[in-house]
Parts: sequence; C-alpha cells; structure tokens
Amino acid sequence: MVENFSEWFHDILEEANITDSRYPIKGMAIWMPYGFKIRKYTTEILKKLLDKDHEEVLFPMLVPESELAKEGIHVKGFEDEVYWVTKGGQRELNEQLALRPTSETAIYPMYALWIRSHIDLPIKYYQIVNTFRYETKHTRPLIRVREITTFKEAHTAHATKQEAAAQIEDFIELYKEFFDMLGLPYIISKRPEWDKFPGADYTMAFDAIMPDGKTLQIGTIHNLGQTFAKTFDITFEDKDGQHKLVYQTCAGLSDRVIASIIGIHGDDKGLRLPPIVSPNQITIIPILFKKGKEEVLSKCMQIKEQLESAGLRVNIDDRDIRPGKKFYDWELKGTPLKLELGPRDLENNITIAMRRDDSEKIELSLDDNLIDNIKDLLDKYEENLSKSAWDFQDQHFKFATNIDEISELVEDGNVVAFDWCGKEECGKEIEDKTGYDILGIWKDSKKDAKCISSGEPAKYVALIAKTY
Ligand code: A5A
Ligand code: MG
Repeated sequence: MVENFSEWFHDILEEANITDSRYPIKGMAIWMPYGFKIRKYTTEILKKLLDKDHEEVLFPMLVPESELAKEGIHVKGFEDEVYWVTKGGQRELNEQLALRPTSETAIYPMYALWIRSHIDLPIKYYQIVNTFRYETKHTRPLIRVREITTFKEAHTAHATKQEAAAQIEDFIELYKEFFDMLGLPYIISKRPEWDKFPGADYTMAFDAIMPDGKTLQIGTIHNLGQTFAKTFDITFEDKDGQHKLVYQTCAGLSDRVIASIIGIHGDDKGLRLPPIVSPNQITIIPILFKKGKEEVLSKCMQIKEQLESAGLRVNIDDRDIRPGKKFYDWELKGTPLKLELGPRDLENNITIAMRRDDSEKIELSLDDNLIDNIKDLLDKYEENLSKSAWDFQDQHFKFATNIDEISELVEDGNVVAFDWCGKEECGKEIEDKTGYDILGIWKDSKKDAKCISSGEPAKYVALIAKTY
C-alpha cells in the first residue's frame, strides 16, 4: 500500500463503494451509499462539536461579482479558481455570478447588516456546503476536488482582537477533539506569510502525513483581523458609544477529512474504519448449513437486536455466498468487528469475534456480558487504530541540522523540523534549494539556535515536507 498509495486509494474508493469518479466532469464525483454513510457520521460528529457554541446557517451558493471583487487580496487569491455563471437561460446576466469558492464574500455583506451593537457580538455561524474551485493542480478524489462537497466553514465576528485570538485557540481545540475522535494524528503549524489564506492576518493549519509520506492539509483556521471588516464595513457601536470595526476569524474542513480516515487507517486488506463513523460497527456472519439454518439465523437476529438496543450499528450478512467471501468483503469495507456464528457455536452458546486490526479469533459467551465484552473489543480496536496512526506519524517526524539532511529525510517520506531565522527571503531559498514546501512554524527555537540556511540566530522551528 505504501509502495503505491495513490493506486490503492483509487481502488479502495471504488471497491468499498465510497465514491465513483467516472462522472464526466473532472474533479467531481458521486458519493456512493457506503461512502455517503461514512460522510454522514463524520459530519454528525463535527456538527455536535460545533453546535455547542456555534449556530448553523445556509447561504446561497452564488456570489455576485461585485461582492467577490471587493476584497482585493482575497479575490486575487481565488480569481483563477472561480467558476462563473454568466447566463440565465438564453440571456446574458447583467452581472456574472460566482459559484462560491468559499463564502467570506457571501456572508460578510450580511454580517454588515446584522451587526449593529456590541450586544450582537460575538457572532459564530457555520455552514456545511459544497464549494467550487477550478483547481489547476492534479485533481484527486476527496483530496483535491473541484466541487468540495463537504465544506465546513465557520465564520465568527468579535468586538476585540483578544476575543478573535481566543477564538483561534478554541478552533484549534475543537479540531483536535474532532480528529482525536477519528483517531487521526495531526501536526499543527502556523503557515508562512506567503502561504496564508488570502486576506488573513495569519493561518493555523492541521496537516496529516499520508502513507506515502506526503502531507495533506486537513484543516485551516484563519485570523482575519479587520481586513474584511474594513472592506465590507462591518462595524458596531461599542459600550463607550464609539463605532468600531469587528475582528473576524474563519475555519474550514473538507472532504479531505474522509480521505485521511481512509488513507491513514487503511491497510493492504482495505479500510479500517473508526467505530464512530463506520456504517456497521459489527457485522454478523452466520455460518449456515441446511440443518439448523433457521435456528442460527434467528439467533443472529436476536444478537443484532440486543446489540442495537445498546446503541450499536449492526448488520447481518446473510447473502447466499461462501463465508470466506463475506469475511473478505467486510475486511475490505473496514467493519471494526465481525461476529461469526455457526450451529456448533449455537450449541455452545458462543460466537467468534474478530477485530479488523488483528486476525485473532475470540470466543465470546452469548450471555449477559456480551454487550460489555463487545464494547470492550471496540474500544481496544479504536485505541489501537489511533495508536498505530500516531506511531506512524512519530516515526516520520525528523529533525535536520543542515540543508542536505532536509532533502534526504523528506525524500524518505518524513516531515522535517529545522531551525529557521524566520525571514521570508531565506524561507523561499530553502524551498528552492530543497524543492519542498515549508509547512509552517511549529514552535519557537531554543536559545542560541542558528538558522539552518542563513546561519543567523534562529527564531522558529519550522517544518518542511512533500505536500499534496
Ligand atoms: N474560508 C476558509 C475557511 C477557507 O476557505 N479556508 S481554505 O481555503 O484553507 O479551505 C479550507 C480547507 O478546505 C483546507 O484546509 C483544505 O483542507 C480543504 N480544501 C481546500 N481546497 C480543497 C480542494 N480543492 N479539495 C478538497 N479539499 C480542499
Ligand atoms: Mg487552493
């Protein structure tokens, strides 16, 4: 899988019924039923986390050109990626309309209308929508798409700079919690000036290392300062009677979250889904012979109901095919736990359990402890999934003390940390010399450390990697 991750990824999307990329528009695909369920459970977790102190809204998909064009830096960042609607039927539109590449310019003119006084603040809205980006880099299903189908964007407005900065920290905590629930490891860094979100003061990013050693930006959080507030005239009357500009932040996640669930947890046999998003957490496979068939099936039904009443998602694979084929299929689809039940098991009042992450067969008694024992197995599986993913990341995080070492280590599929003076010119030179991208600033350098390139006093420990 590591040898040819790209091929593995494409194949699994099709074989596990996640997406179908044969739709006749490049960069746009269909969510198939199994994939749609994974997407649904993933989105539900995110909504639950956000709903604690944000509110969900839904904005139109079209943005008038006049609004999109207002914020100069922002539009410059997106102008080559915008799809335009220019006609209504046969008629040319008076003003062309953009399919949102992201929704700042749709949302902020409305914020200007809604925000009047300090009592209207903070505003914390989010939406989960499709956005469109005419990406020119090589498109890949879920990873770099032209229709981002699951774009979660949160947009906040605050009375003070401090509150906006605190909101950035809140988003970081929220994303950590979200990715932790999915067992996904991440590296958090502050993007370099030349790679921040168009219009932001600064951008904090979450990156994940994919099995091929390339990093994938799986989430971003932007402190927008007052740039958009100035452009869209978003002001409020403060307690002191003065009219002031708001401070804003925004934060986004996409289909890439699901790409990382698939890529990071998967193995040669297929998916290994975290129970929390797995369409089926337990798959029961009856071993059927002519004799005793009804009894086995009815016991399976009974177990299913028992587990479902404990809040678990369970399916029975009673297809008329060889059990071996069923095992193969559910390994491919990444169901966390399989239960096998045949006539002899029924006699002994047991079932054979198998976790997706090891092939050990565990005898479970069909007594009152069944639910607890199964939950215990699911917990251990979930822990192991997360642990092996974090281990992989730790093993692929290295420190370099000179430029040549950077190249060697990155080439071997590592994210590499190094001391940096923090100057843009020097950073770009490092990117040029190595041919890789600086992800961002990871933390401050130790006292007396020297920049790996300029030799000047180092300010930061920066990260560099191959990127998607
Ligand atoms: N309004 C802000 C939140 C915004 O648009 N930020 S962003 O441009 O960084 O996008 C948010 C996230 O969407 C990124 O962190 C990245 O994970 C994801 N993303 C961006 N372009 C994508 C694409 N073409 N396909 C899939 N995901 C993408
Ligand atoms: Mg882009």
